[in-house]
Amino acid sequence: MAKFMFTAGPWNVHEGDETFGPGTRPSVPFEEKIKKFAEIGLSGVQFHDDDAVPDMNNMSEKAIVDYAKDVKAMLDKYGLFAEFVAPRLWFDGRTSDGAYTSSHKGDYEFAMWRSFRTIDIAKALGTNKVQLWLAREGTLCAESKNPVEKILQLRDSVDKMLDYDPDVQILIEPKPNEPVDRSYCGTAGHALALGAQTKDPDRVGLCIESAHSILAGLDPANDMAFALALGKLWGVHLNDQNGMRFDQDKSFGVDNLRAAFNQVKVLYENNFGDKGECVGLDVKAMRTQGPEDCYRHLINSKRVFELLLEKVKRFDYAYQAKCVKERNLEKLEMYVMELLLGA
Ligand code: XLS
Ligand code: MG
Repeated sequence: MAKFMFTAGPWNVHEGDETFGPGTRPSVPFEEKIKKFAEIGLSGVQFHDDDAVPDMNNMSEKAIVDYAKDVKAMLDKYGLFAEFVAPRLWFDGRTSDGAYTSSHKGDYEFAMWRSFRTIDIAKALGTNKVQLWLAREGTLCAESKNPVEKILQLRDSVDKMLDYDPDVQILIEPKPNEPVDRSYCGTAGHALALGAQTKDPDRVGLCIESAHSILAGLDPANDMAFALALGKLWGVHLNDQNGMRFDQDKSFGVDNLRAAFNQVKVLYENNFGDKGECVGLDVKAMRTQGPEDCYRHLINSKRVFELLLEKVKRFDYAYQAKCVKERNLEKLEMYVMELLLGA
């Protein structure tokens, strides 16, 4: 069983801005963030393409790669690796009606250009993992697109990335909503099915995010288990979510402790990490958190994981089997509650 490696992204240390109000904290320089990531015990950094190369839209392909190589040198300085790079396609106005499922030729070409540059940046940072959170792949007005045509267009877009680089591995990160009104690829099942339809399914896997499963009305641990069963869980984004609302990216385990326990349990039982997979955190600090302590949500999430891992390692499988044999699942449930409550 490999030691779990934790990662986070620079966007996890943000200014506190949200839909309903501006930031409450000053921006933290990129290098300061990753220096702190190393100090709090993270092993790697998750990237958006423009986290690594901020001005990439205005740079040549060679300049983008050269800049990314300097970022790799910075990672090396702090003993960190790049877990994946995700094309941040949702910020630009050119993807306002979708990127890979856009109905506008110029917008689609921009999305593919950014995706190919993301692959270039990933290679320069020393990873072959490209993560696709399909933020705007769906509709704002259901009748504006032909869903069958657009879902095939989405598959063809993944095929183009697989063609662009023979080593790239694509991780699809499903989410049922937000910012899009109706997503074309909202759950782990959709993402697995899409990957299976690509020209090289062995190079397409998943990253399951706790909150995204909850927002789909599904159980994160079971989504992870389904991907694990198919050998397709190549990343996770652990966090938490209080019911069906906007994506809160809450610290791991703070709302749904038992669901968090079962996420840690399914990862541990299935040797997640043995092939280099990372425990990615995708969490945001509360707006009330001051700048002097704006990494605590990452520290807390890692600590909750480690505390739950201790509980998982103590789980009594013989007692579980006995309760199951007796069909006394309420006895088993109480055992789990006492385990979690430290009784
Ligand atoms: C947003 C996604 C995003 C991706 C990285 O909901 O979780 O954070 O993981 O762009
Ligand atoms: Mg995420």
